Amino acid sequence: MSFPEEVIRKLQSAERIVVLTGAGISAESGVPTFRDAQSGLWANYKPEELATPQAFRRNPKMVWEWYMMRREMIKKVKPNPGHFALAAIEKKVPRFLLVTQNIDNLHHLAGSKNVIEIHGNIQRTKCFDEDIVVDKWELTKDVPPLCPRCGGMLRPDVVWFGEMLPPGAFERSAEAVRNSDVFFSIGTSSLVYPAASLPYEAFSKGILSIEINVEETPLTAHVDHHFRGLAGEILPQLVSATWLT
Ligand code: BV8
Repeated sequence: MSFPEEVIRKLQSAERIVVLTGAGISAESGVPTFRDAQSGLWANYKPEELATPQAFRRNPKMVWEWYMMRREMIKKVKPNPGHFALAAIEKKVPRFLLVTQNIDNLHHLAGSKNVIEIHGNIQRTKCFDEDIVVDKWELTKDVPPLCPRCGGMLRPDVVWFGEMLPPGAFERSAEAVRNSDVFFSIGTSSLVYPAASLPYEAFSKGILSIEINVEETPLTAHVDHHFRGLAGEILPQLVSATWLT
């Protein structure tokens, strides 16, 4: 793929780049996106119906087991060239922030350092009642397992629909976007808020905005450049066209 000269020059001179990623950047690692149909026990549910505190209160065992299935599946996957390309870009610019909606830990595994996990991390567990991370608990017949401190149910440390984001995560992300030279939105359908409002912080400041996606999204009409295709193919090409030639 060839890239506009304007993009190459802007990236080469950028002081600060901010990237927002969604499930699409992990799709090539084999992690189903939210747009993909659910399978198995959860085939009749939409993620939005399972990833809520109401669903957990109604059927804690089913929601806990959905996350344990996803946790085990994610343990088996690896970062793809798209993740590694973002880690490479981070080394090329003075200031870089990666805001991810993904809970799969793949950006960390690929070597990205300055990452805000705006929706949490599936590998971490916390107490549903105390809202405090729990590292170790006794394996008993209880599903979900119980908090060793208070006996409440344990849950994955992710942000459910209707829940607030981690304190300060959105504000830090929005401030970084407002002060960036280039903003990327990669592999996200841009439907879930407040994460989906971050690109508009760039648009309102006239910051060079780039979208990488296999389809159009609500952002496509607003960005300066929409690169259509697989993030795992486009990002490595962009890195070599900008920094390796
Ligand atoms: C909040 C963690 C304040 C869990 C996730 C009514 C009541 C309460 C709130 C709301 C309400 N109505 C609306 C809201 C706000 C709500 C919301 O936005 N709902 C949506 C459905 C409209 N948001 C919230 O509730 C947020 N909190 O607002 O708090 C509040 C509090 C109380 C009351 C009011 C307000 C919290 C939202 C966080 C939810 N948690 N994840 C888990 O994972 O189990 S969201 C989850 O879904 C992801 O994290 C991500 O954010 C989202 C999925 O989006 P994507 O990542 O974009 O993935 P998707 O599959 O959609 O798209 C993939 C894209 O990649 C596609 O475009 C595809 O074309 C592209 N692609 C595919 N392959 C590739 C590719 N691109 C490039 N290369 C490829 N190879």
